[in-house]
Amino acid sequence: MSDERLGNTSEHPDVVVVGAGFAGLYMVHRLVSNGFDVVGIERGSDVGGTWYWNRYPGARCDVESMEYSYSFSEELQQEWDWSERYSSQSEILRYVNHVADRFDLRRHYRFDTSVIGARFDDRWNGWTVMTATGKSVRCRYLVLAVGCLSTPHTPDVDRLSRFEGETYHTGTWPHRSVEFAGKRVAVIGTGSSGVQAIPLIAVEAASLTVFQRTPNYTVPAHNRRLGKDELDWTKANYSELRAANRRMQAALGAGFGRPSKSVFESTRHEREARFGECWDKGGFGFLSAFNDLLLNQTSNDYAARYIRTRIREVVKDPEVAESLMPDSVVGCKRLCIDTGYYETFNRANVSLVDVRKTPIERFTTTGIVAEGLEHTVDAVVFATGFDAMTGSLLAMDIVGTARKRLRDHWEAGPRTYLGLAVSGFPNMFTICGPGSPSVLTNMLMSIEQHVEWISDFMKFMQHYSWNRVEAQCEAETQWGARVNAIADLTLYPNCNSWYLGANIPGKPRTFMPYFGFPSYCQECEAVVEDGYRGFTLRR
Ligand code: NA7
Repeated sequence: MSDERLGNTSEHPDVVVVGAGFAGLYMVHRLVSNGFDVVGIERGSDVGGTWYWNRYPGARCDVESMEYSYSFSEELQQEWDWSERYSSQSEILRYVNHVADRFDLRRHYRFDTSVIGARFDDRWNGWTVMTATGKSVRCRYLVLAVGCLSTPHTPDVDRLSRFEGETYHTGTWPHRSVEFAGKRVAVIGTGSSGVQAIPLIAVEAASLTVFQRTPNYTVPAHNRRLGKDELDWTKANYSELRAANRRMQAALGAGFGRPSKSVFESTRHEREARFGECWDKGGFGFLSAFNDLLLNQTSNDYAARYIRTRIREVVKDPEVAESLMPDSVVGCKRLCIDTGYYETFNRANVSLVDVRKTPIERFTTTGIVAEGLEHTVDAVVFATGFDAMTGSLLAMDIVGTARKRLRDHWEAGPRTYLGLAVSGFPNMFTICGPGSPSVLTNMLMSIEQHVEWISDFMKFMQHYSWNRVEAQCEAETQWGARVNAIADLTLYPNCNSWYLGANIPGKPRTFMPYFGFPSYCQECEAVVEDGYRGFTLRR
């Protein structure tokens, strides 16, 4: 990296935090409260991260609102009233804005500023962070809070640039209103984003054509307004509920109850009744119907059969129903939570194009060609996901010690210690990085745990006058082996999910998140008790 690219280095805070989503905001708040001088850098024009960008019709969190919120401030969790069981994007964005105002966080941020790279300097043990505006910032610590799902992926379909209609990606939805009334619309992709957007676009558009490569399992959200009694009760018991969630594998769902039985301990009647009960409650709780659904293939097959029966009941055209039937492992790709998804395929203006066997061939100026047929449309919505977990980290040119580039270090897949630090990249931390529980949990719980661990570490460093910390290579290797060994005990590696990087052509296939929030937290605590085992500290 030439010195020219370092640009004009005018600021020298203790810490640079990249990102103003839930992770970045809390990191900034915590560090500022601990007396650190912090600069936040955010490519968007305002706070919100995921919820700033994902504004597509139907965008909603798939974790319940009373759980998907910060717990670090009792006042905050008592004063905020969620209106629905699953919050809409706009309500979550209002909440994030409220948090930014309440803790006066915006003043620490440079918005509309993309970090393009960062370089570690051994001489003074710190980072120079380069931005697209040409300005750079020097800091002791670099914290990357760039989100797990923040680099949208658009597939490389032949002749896409020739299409003359409107194109959108769910992950970078315009900040203006998008009108589909009277238009012929195509949606490509049937993951969580597609499953949420499809029912609403279908109602508005003249016609909707859904291009489906892989049918996904989706469970009804049974979204509803939250009553005052329910809000009051949760708030009165918040600390116990949060503590109970921290003991759950996914840091959520304690209220749903921990599954105590295996499928095999139930009679057929009990099994169907249990699946029915969970289906009727809706949401991720379906995966907790039994304790071995994500561990045992036969057990999972029962769940799959149950969902397929529900699809057959709802979708009137048997051929369409058949196309919508997933044949993979339930929960292996992230389970979708929907409102009226399968019902949408009974509408006269909705058609399904199954591109499972034959991929989309190409775009024309007026539409999409699949299986030799042109589908003429006015607008195309790509609900085609993200370069998950590593995309946004590797989009920056990060250079550590001995001119080592993060891109090279991760050539065969991400390597981290605890999903928090990387060997060869001292004084750099990732929040919810690959190798941490992140996307397999309630992100807010994981974010809080990471932010508190990192800020405690920085306080410790400051207290003992250490100024350089680096994850050890051996610790990193052992951690990667542990992440994979645990994943191999589950059914997660058994499909082409974005957890494995399998949705991005050419991306190394490796299971990125750590399964099991409680054991992860215990390990992080043990590392501290052992004097920051696995890290090398220097003055
Ligand atoms: P996902 O879950 O990665 O879904 C992307 C969808 O796009 C999925 O159905 C893909 O099919 C499909 N896709 C991708 N490329 C193509 C091509 N070339 N042709 C047809 N279909 C394609 O992303 P989402 O945005 O829905 O959700 C991401 C997460 O955000 C979600 O899990 C929540 O945590 C929030 P595939 O399955 O790869 O065959």
